[in-house]
Amino acid sequence: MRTIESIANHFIPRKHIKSISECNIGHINGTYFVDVESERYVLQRINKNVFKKPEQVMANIIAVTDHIRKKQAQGADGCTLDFLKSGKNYFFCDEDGEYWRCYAFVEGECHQFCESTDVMREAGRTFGAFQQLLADFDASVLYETIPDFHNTEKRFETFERAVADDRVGRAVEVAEEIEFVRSRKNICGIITEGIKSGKFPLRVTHNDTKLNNVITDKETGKGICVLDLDTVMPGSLLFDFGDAIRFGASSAAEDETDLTKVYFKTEMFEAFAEGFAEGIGAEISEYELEAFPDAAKILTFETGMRFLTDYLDGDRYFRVAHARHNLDRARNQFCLVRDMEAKAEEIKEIVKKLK
Ligand code: GN1
Ligand code: MG
Repeated sequence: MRTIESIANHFIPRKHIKSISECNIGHINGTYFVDVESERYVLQRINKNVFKKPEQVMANIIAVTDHIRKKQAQGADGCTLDFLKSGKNYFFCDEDGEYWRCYAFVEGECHQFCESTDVMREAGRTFGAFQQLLADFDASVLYETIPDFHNTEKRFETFERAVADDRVGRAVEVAEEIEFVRSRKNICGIITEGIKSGKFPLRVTHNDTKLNNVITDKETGKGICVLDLDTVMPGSLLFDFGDAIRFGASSAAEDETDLTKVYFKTEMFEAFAEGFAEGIGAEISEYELEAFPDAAKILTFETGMRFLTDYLDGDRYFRVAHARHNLDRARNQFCLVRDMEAKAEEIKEIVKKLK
């Protein structure tokens, strides 16, 4: 861990580093906990394959966290991440051209799995409040660090290209999954078209609202802070809502292979939707609220399609633990989509009650 230590020193000079440990959660960046005297920091190597312009990722993050801090100085609730500088910058570029950044660890609990509706409601409230805090932030000043990140139509095109290229000869084995995606092509444009037409306003969105990106207080369960601001970009709040449901309203982990264990928990959908609507308050429009069910389904479908695309591409994007990992994840997400389709009426009724 010598090199990691010397990198950490660019952010935390003059202090004695006690220990460094690696954190393996997350599919994208390399993450390390750095313990220094009584404090802990999080040191991350930004994945350049995913984020082509790490300086822009950091510029977005600093703009958004500064804004939240200003709101808090004016009396708003909650906290946000505190990044450290290395010289003049909020990143450090090492001799291999790798980009690193560092922030103060936030004490609290990080749920890898949703155990209760209370946890889900609070996660909803925290992500909703994040939206609320940023409602007066001009989204157009942010860089689109991953262009078309949640543009499901573009994701569909990329998927079709991966099928046609069939780089590693896996297409034949996943004919059923390919058909699953193709037969749902018509849902891809719902959010994207809504943004284009102005039906869904462009906002600052988090874009990766998994439950484990919220820190909650261990004692009170109250949401403290939203993590992983890498994909903060202009977008629709439906991306944030849908992605959170995809993860938190599933009965099982994203890569559970026993699909009899994978189903959609409507009570979790309800809890998150209530919390989210409460957190964002009057900022949300009627159209956005009505589109909650579509958002949940589309974001789950899109993520499954991305996993399948990466499987067809030979696993070049998501970190995988074994050769079929991306396929397992895709099947899991599609199973959830099917269950959402089966429960569509029930889901619609829940949203009606929110109005
Ligand atoms: C990636 O690495 P992580 O867990 O923060 C991905 C998300 C996916 C998620 C699926 C930048 O997020 O979009 O929903 O995996 N992030 C990026 O687990 O592609
Ligand atoms: Mg992430």
